[in-house]
Amino acid sequence: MALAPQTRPRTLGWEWYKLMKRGESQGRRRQAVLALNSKSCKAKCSYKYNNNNNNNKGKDRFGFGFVEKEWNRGSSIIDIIMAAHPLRHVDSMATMPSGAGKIPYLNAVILGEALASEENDLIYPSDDFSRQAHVPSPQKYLELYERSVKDPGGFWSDVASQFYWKHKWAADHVYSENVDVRKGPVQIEWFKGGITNICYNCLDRNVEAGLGDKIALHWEGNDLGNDASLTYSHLLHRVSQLANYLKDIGVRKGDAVIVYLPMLLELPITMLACARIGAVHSVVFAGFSAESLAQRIIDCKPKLVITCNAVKRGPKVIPLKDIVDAAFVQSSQTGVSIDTCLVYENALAMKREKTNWQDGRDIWWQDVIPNYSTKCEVEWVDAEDPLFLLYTSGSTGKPKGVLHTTGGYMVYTATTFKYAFDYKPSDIYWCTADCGWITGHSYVTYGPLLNGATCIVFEGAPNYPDSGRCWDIVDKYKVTIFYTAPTLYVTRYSRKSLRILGSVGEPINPSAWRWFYNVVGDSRCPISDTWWQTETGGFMITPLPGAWPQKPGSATFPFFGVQPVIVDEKGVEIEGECSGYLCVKGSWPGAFRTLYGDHERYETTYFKPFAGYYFTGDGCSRQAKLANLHKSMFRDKDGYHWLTGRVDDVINVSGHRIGTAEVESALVSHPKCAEAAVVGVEHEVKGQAIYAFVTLVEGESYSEELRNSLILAVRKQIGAFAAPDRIHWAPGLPKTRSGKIMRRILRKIASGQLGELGDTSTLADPNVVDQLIALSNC
Ligand code: 6R9
Repeated sequence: MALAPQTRPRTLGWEWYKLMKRGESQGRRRQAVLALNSKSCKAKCSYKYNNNNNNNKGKDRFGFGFVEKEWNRGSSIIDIIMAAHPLRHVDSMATMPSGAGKIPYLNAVILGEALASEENDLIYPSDDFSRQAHVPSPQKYLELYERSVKDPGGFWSDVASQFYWKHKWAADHVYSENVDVRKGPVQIEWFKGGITNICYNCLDRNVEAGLGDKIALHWEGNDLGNDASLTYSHLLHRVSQLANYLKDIGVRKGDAVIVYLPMLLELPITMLACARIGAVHSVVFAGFSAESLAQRIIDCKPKLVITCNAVKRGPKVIPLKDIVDAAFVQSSQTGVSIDTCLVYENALAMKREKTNWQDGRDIWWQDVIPNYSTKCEVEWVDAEDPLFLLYTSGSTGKPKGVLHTTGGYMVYTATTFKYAFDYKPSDIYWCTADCGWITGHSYVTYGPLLNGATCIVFEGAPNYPDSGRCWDIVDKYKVTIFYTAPTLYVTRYSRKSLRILGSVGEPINPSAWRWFYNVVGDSRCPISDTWWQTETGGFMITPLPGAWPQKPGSATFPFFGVQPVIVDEKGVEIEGECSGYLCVKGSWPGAFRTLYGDHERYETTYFKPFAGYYFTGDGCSRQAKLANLHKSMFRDKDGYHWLTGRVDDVINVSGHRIGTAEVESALVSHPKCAEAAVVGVEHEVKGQAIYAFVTLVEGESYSEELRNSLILAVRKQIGAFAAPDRIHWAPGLPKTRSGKIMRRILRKIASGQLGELGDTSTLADPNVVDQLIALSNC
């Protein structure tokens, strides 16, 4: 999908004008300082509030304590930052990171200068928004953050106490950790000895608190007009019935259950039912092929598989049960056979009569589950008992079974949801992610339900029956919090109900950020650009809307208890303004505890590259600390963070390390470029050359002249060394349904390895691959 071109903000002047207007309407006089950045020839703007209240003299409205004389000299904020902190970036990657020898894919770091240094205009939340926010100011954030890192046990104990525990953890043993491979095996535990159940906390606790009649889940089907809703009480009944069935057929605490379901209500119901009886769910995204499903079945040997007969994706019917049958054939060849397959009849997609069936093994959900009691005793589990396994791809072929446990994950997802989205009981929340990915686990199912929220489960595709579907849903349910990957269309539709936008999954480039902010959010909704991973369980670096000004493209500051550090190739922490490898110090409650059945791979992949830290695999650029601008407020070490992409998304051209995100950002800044994806291809002389796939804004046509001017944009913004060797016209880009560009496929197309494209079944639209191949020589 391309960004809607006609609505994308073209000039900073326009935005500046809007912000000036907003300042005026808030009864303040704002001075705007426009400075020209000679490197990029791009106008910068910064703002100053002149508040007539004398008590606030020399302070902005957050009480930051801006130094008046600096502002009066007419400097922009970037000038002040630059003067105080000359850039220090990891610039020599001749030396591999220590420990990287064991990890062949680690080859460079992404430099984030272009992103970080060109986007320094602060975008403030409105006073009204901040006033009502859970964290209304930087002071409040700092107060909470400082406690969370100085006294993690005390901080998280207080938070955890808001949940139901059958027995509490030992007060003197809130957590224990070793994340330093040099000191022994890596081990993380939170609230061990505490006895609880996450399903009880999601459902029973909310019903007992009087939320029984509140809608927990609205379901919006693939086809217009198909919808359903479940209150908290109804959801509890449905979950209990399935849980009773699972117990009845012998599923016990600790048993694995594979769930291969699309976004029907039965998907979160199944996850919760497993959690209720202490079984470990492993949801496999229902877009994965039979081979991938078989691989997961073989790895975790589930007690049963839960699926449905078919699903509609857009106008197409996909016979899911046939895929499961094929996976069973494959898994049984390696000796893993499945005795029970519970199949939900998704009659809207396919009638049961047409479904291939194996008597004895296959059971219709509708034939058995309604016969069970709507009451089911909870299986109380230890905080460190496993909750779920979620397979995620690594740099090698074999997917990694990321294992999360119960207590820490519960506390962490609930808390991150509440703060990053500034959740209030009146909110209607929609996360577009599928429960087959971590975002659907933490922020469709557990995080929202733990908060007693009303959440939308959407079965369909954002462009079916047309590209306005998302906004149709926003208007239909009066969605107030909208959380998605940074790729969408916007046309007619009101979207007035929105108050917060969220972004996840990819670095959001500053142009896209501005578009999301100005067009989707009408310049009034803060954006929570949440950086996190399957492994982290919940948000790690994220804005807290209302707390501080935002910068387009920056995920801003760490969440409570998270200590991100940027290290150089030797694993040495770099302070101040810099870019390098993003690591995390210490543990946090939502951290994954191991890779299922392979603790050694867990240590090797995540803890050995930079001994003493958790290595995220991402590059990060950090801007000068607010601390240095506002000493009294930001005494800690962190400034604004720009995530620059995976370190394996790095291109090494003639010894220059270039981040794909940087080149993409430069291309997208061209007014005729809607979207871009960049990969590296082998080059005889330079080692690697840059190969860019470019989607043009609607109505623009391909030409040699345009190709040259796109290349010029990159030369101008980053330097001649970063100029793409090739621009490949791309009407669309291959993306997963969770919005991630599949660079693996682009690399193959770029290097002409068309026979080795691999599995394209998880693409949102597999047709784009054929289009790209057809345009290979244009
Ligand atoms: C939640 C999720 C993790 C990788 C991560 C990073 C990228 C996620 C991001 C982001 C920049 C953000 N990523 N959120 N990059 N800004 N806000 O997507 O988990 O599927 O495990 O992917 O996604 O590269 O390392 P997962």
